Amino acid sequence: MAAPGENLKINGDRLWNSLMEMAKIGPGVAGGNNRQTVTDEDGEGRHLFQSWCTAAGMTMGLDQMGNMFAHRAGTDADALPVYVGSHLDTQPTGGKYDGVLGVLSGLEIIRTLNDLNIQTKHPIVVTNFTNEEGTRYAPALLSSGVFVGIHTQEWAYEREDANGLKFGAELERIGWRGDEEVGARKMHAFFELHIEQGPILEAEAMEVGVVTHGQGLSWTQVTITGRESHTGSTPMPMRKNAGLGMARVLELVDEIAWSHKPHAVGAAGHIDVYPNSRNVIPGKVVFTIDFRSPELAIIEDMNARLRRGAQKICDEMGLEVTFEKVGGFDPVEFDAGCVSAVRNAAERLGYSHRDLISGAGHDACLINRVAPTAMVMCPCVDGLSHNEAEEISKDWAVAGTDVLLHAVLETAEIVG
Ligand code: HGY
Ligand code: MN
Ligand code: MN
Repeated sequence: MAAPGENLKINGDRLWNSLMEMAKIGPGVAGGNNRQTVTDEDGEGRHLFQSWCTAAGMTMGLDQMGNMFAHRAGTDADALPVYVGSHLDTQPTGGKYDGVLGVLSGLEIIRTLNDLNIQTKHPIVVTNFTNEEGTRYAPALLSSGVFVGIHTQEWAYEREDANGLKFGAELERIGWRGDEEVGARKMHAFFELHIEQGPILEAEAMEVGVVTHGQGLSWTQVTITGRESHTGSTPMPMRKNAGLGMARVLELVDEIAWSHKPHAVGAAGHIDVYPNSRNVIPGKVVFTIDFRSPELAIIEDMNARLRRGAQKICDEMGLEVTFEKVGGFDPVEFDAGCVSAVRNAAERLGYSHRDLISGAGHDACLINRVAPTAMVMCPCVDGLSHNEAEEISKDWAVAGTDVLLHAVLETAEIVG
């Protein structure tokens, strides 16, 4: 006798159509998306998501960081809801699936339960967390960070983008600042489906990743100050070239990360050069080092060697250097019960699967501090993400969403 809902499957065409519809909002220039947080395009995407949730009979909650919570009632109104979701904001050269798959797979679960008139004891809430990416406003995971108490809302509101626009004012401007107190909501559990953004699942021909851990990350903003001067008439011995100092520090970052192979990684994705003129020696550079590892001790070692090594490089070159921690979180171990629900679902549905450590950071990595949490991952082509060419197959999206459905149902408890 099959367990209730044992053979349940989602509607893959409907999920895929919703992904393609959302991808039309905030298009990139090469087939992906540029729907950065609290831009007009983000607002448009939120409206579309809200319209779909309303059509699916859900009621929408909105907190003071713009986090969206689409609620489907359970049979026990006192039971804490099972939350499922991710983020709709993208990188400037983002793909169509990073974050979006996690939000729209949650919506697809609701649509499937509605089709089959299935009730659950616990309510189910589909969530969109504001500014997961941390690209327009650092740090990443800004709103889930406020939700779990890492940042204050006031500090988050004061974050400025490259044009000096503040996060809180922009959230207000696009009309998505809600009234709910951030973090007041309590969760029975949280599940997030996300593309792997790495090569492992595809390389091993696995359909599903059962995410047991998330590696930690650390963002250090480095400012090196030299002296602007003429690139033609300034003799080499007289130069205080901040750009050259940065280049040597970036070489050091690469060397430090390689010294902790195979898992540690390090790079700088954000670099500002001043005055960034072709015939001026850079007088100042500001760049952010992104170090990651599954082991906290390794992250701490990498940061310590960065500061020591960069200081030495700059002292030898007559440059000033300062460091500022601008983001990060410790490595994460997800909830064993929720991880088992994911693994049981993959086994029950017959999808090939393997345990996985998430290389990227996700809202689930922080929500894990306040509720039992786990993640499901699906492969992506060549492991490519944060690139407009990011691609997945519909089958992969369906497999991940089927597993998510069953993990959520095991936790939310089907009634009748
Ligand atoms: O940086 C991250 O890992 C995430 O994609 N925001
Ligand atoms: Mn993401
Ligand atoms: Mn991302």
